[in-house]
Amino acid sequence: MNLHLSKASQLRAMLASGDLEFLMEAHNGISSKIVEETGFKGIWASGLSMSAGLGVRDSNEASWTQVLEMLEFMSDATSIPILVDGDTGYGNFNNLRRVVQKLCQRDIAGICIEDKLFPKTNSFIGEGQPLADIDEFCGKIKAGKDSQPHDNFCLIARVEALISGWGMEEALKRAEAYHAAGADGILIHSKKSDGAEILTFLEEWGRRCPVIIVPTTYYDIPSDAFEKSGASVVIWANHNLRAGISAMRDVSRRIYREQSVKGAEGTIASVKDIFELAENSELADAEKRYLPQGTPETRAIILAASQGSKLGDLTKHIPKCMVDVRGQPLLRRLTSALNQAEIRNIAVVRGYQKQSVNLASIQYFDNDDYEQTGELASLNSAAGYLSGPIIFAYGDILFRHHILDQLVEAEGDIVLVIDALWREKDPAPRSRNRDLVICSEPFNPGYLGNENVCLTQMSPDVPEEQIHGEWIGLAKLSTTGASQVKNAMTKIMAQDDGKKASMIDLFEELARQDVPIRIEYVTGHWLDVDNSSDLADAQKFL
Ligand code: SPV
Ligand code: MG
Repeated sequence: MNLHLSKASQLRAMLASGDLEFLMEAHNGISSKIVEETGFKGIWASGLSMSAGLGVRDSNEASWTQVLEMLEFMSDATSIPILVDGDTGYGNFNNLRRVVQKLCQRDIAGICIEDKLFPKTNSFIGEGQPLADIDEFCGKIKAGKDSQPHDNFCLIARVEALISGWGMEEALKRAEAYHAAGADGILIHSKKSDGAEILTFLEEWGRRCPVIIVPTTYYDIPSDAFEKSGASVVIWANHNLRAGISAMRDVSRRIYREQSVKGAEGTIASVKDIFELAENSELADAEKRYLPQGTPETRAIILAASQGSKLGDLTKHIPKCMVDVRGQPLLRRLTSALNQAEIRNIAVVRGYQKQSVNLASIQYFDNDDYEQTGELASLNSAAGYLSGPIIFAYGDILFRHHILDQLVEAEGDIVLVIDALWREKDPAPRSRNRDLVICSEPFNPGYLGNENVCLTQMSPDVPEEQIHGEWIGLAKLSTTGASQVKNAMTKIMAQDDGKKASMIDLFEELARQDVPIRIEYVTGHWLDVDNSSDLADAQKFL
């Protein structure tokens, strides 16, 4: 590939190189890319192959603008020159003029036109196909050359006298006339298998101008022989199409027979290969340059390892998170709420009866040591997943949507949702294991509410008169917050009694490290399911 030369000048250089050059057939964008990646210096855009690829005959059934459209994809997909099989020029001289202009606009390097009649028939079909009048065809060549907007575009005149059975003399006469009319090269075609008439033509012609040959039927003859006799370019005219047909038949038949793709896998290109051919990585890079880089998608992690023994028989065979709440497991209620807030990437840490926690579209982590360990060990078993922004939730809570919306919008790297009306929920602070908190300021019910409130202390033993609220088991971590939590967690887990640690221990460690923990006050509208009376409340809540 020569980047500083235009495609047309690359083709022109191939014609003039003095070495035997090769053009490989392609018929669409992907076959063109494969030709280029193989190392070929140019592409033959075969009329037969492009027609077949479109499911039609090589009889001008595809219109020239349909061919043009395919050529545009082929040219855009590659940087090597394309010589187009222009059949008979799609009409008379006037049609060809327009075709040449349109090809140049699409950076096509050259066109080959054949001296037959429109609509053409493939040269391998029948005997004695009629040929164009020599003068009319010479006029077409002149018109084509006169309409090209730059000098390097190549027009090749294809002589059909041999393949149509008109004889060597007619072939040479036509070649001479077309050369004189301004053709940049002659394509001489034959369907004989011995190549003899091609070698004779080349010797008689004597390098008066570049000659292109198409050894589809005389494939046995080594390329050297043509090189010695003066051929400039060889076209391998239809072999990618034919290879594609064989490969597609093989794989279709196999999959049909086996009613499975298992056997075919490994015998065919990978999907990754397709992405590489399509240069998907370029698009990914461009997206980074040109698309606004929004915040990464928020994910969620739910701790649901505990049995919930206070629920008695209900949690004999399933953990608390799978207890039915009006026709759906509690966990499904929770994940639906997250989904409604556009949080779709959800992980759950399982423990007790983990096989029963099997809701779809969730990623699972397991704390198999759940009986001997605390909440932090459960969180730690999903440490690899813990990157922000992320919502943290206990698996036994339910809350109204606005609470999650408020949390998602809250500022801060670590934000906890605190219920200021903790006493309304249950006036006895020690009635259960509650995460009671002292904050930097109490809840302000006024219009402006609170701003920048931080956690001062969390404990079940906070003196009653100092309690500002109760953590509802819902939190948000930013990217920074998630890594702060991970660091603190790693530190605690390395300690002797680390595996027994609770979330409270985590917040204490963060406080020791002077990591600010922001809080968002809410007023009720949530519950956690601890015992059967909570469960009854949950049924009402919905
Ligand atoms: C083509 O590839 O469409 C050609 C070459 O024109 S041939 O089919 O051999 O005529
Ligand atoms: Mg053709």
